Amino acid sequence: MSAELSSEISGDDEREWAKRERYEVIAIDVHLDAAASATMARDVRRGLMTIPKEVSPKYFYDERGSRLFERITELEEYYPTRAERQILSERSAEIVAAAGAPTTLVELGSGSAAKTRHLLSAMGEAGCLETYVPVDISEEITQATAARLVDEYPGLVVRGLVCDFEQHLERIPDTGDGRLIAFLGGTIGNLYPYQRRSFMCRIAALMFPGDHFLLGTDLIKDASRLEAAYDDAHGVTAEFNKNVLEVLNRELGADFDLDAFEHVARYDEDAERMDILLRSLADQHVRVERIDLDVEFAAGEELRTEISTKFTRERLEEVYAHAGLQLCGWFTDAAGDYALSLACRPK
Ligand code: AVJ
Repeated sequence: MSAELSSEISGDDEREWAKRERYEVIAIDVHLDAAASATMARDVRRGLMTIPKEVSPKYFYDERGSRLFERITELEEYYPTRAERQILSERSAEIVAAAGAPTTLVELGSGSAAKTRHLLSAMGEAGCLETYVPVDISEEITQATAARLVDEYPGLVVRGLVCDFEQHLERIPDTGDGRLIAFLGGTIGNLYPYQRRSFMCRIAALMFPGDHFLLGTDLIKDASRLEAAYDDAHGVTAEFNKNVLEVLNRELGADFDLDAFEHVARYDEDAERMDILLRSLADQHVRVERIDLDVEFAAGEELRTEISTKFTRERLEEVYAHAGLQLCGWFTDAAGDYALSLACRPK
């Protein structure tokens, strides 16, 4: 808290005191730099010049993309969100116990913290809850979520971090031992193996003895079910996928014709992942004005917009072992479609 802020609220009327308490229990650090748009330009340039062409899935989530993703999570075919919610709602007490009754919950990609409440409530019931550290790219959502949570959980301190957690993981506060660091939603599946390994090593480097890491991952299953989850009958996922072209048109002055591409979702059994692609329906030329780039697409050529890796328990044990961690808890939904795994430092 800055000096000006504390002198501003030194009045003795009750409303001022109420405000002061709010300032004392919520502290949010913002580490977003102006470099974000330069990063996007560089990123997209590299991706469109690569063979095969690709664009990072992080550009899906503008306002419209986030709304489309919300709709995806409600689709019949898309089971991961429901499965994860089932695990959290039924087994949070067990998870908290297995994590050694942590005092702090750190959540990477916290958003509106919808799923987190199960964990916070379980920590509250176990009598260990002290601090929540939401880490998210949106300052607005993080502020609003923090304000709601301190009202809902009396005594809770929120120390939020607004940043791109791929870049600023090291700024996560050390609140003393006993932290549970959660990365839910299956987002780790978006990373290529080399990115995943580096991410996991950085997580491991943050962890003190007694800290735990809770990771949400989709599990390997029939290709037909996986492909249906990413190519729904209502075409919501297709719209979500094509929306990334809209983002490039707006942010980088590109002239992608959305009707000239089709949505493709294909399971790659060897790589154990879904490939989400946009296939060019014709030979075409795309101009990306803001990065002064001309791109040619051949008819049938694919632009990769996302990978979504699927796991097994054995594969996750390897992922953790590589980072010097150890799987110490395994929680799935009743159907065994999705897993929350808990990792810790070996004793
Ligand atoms: C938000 C990355 C977990 O990989 O399942 C859903 C994104 N893409 N449908 C996933 C997504 C298409 C989703 N994650």
